[in-house]
Amino acid sequence: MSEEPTSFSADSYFATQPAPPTLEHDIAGVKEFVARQAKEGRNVVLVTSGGTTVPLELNVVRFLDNFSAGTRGATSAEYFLKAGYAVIFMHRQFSLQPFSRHYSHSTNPFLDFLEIEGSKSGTATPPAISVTHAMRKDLVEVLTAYKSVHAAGTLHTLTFVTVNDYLWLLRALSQELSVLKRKAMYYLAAAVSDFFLPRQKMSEHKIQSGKGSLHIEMDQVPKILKPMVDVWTRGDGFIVSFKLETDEQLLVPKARAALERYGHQVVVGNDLHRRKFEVVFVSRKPLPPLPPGVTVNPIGEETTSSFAESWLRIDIPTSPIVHTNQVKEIEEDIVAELVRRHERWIQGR
Ligand code: PAZ
Repeated sequence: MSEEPTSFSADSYFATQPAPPTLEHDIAGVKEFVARQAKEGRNVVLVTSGGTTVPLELNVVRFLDNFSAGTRGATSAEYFLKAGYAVIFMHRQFSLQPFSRHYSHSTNPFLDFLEIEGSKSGTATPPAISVTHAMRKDLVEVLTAYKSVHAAGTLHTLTFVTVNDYLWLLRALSQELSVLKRKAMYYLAAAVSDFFLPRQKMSEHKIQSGKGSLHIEMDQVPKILKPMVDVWTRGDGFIVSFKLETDEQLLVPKARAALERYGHQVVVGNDLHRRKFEVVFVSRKPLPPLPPGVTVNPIGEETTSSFAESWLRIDIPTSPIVHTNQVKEIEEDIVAELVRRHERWIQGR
């Protein structure tokens, strides 16, 4: 299977890798959603969430995956909706979603808090079902928010599975959202593979085990943030990327390097094990005002390498998390901070 790695730019990637079959349909839905939100004057945020897969075969039996459950994205989407944003929620199929995430089968199986009311024997009508008293308050809260978002039509959901689906969708959606100019925010919380197997190098059928060990050489996924900033969103979007590391020492340097390289607005850094109670916002410092009479910034290049970091921390839960709506979620504060910064971006500050 091993062939020379190819170096893909964003352009050569899209010229050689096939678009997902549902792309046109997805774009049509987003176009309609964006036009309606624009008419109603809302800010729109694109939230990406969950992990991408990398298929190893064309008739896919095996694939590379990652740990992301989509908690960050699904939780943040709820807080954006609460803040008055319309949300395009682009997520890995079957990962967590806003509202239903509170009742995921593993953390809070909903069958456990339903009760069957006494049935009258001899009648054909099925018995009524009720919610356990202790769960009622939380459920009413979630259900009320869910129903009002549906009534307002402010949540639009799309799914991806592979890294290829993700890249095609992200490009198309960024282009659609660019009509909103500064009122669009991009919140890139999905865990996207850095490596992939181009279609041209994939085996058609299930890889056979006859040859013993398996050697696969993957190509690097093209860095798409630069064209996203400069071309797809035409420099207007407020773009927030996430950086995950397991070595905490790398977080800030890598976040700074990403800002330097791609020129977007914010990197939110998080450590794998501390991500639920600690993140760091990294951004460029605003340029200092020019002294009277000076037309060229005297600091020049220096200013592009000066960054501001601010850490956001919430208390670490002391007991195992019992899921209720009363538990503080760090996404509430992440979203509040980004909404503030986006407002300043809209005002051109
Ligand atoms: O989905 P989740 O809540 O389990 O994890 C969220 C996260 C760590 C994937 C996200 O916060 C993040 O850092 N995304 C970017 C990952 C990266 O490509 O660096």
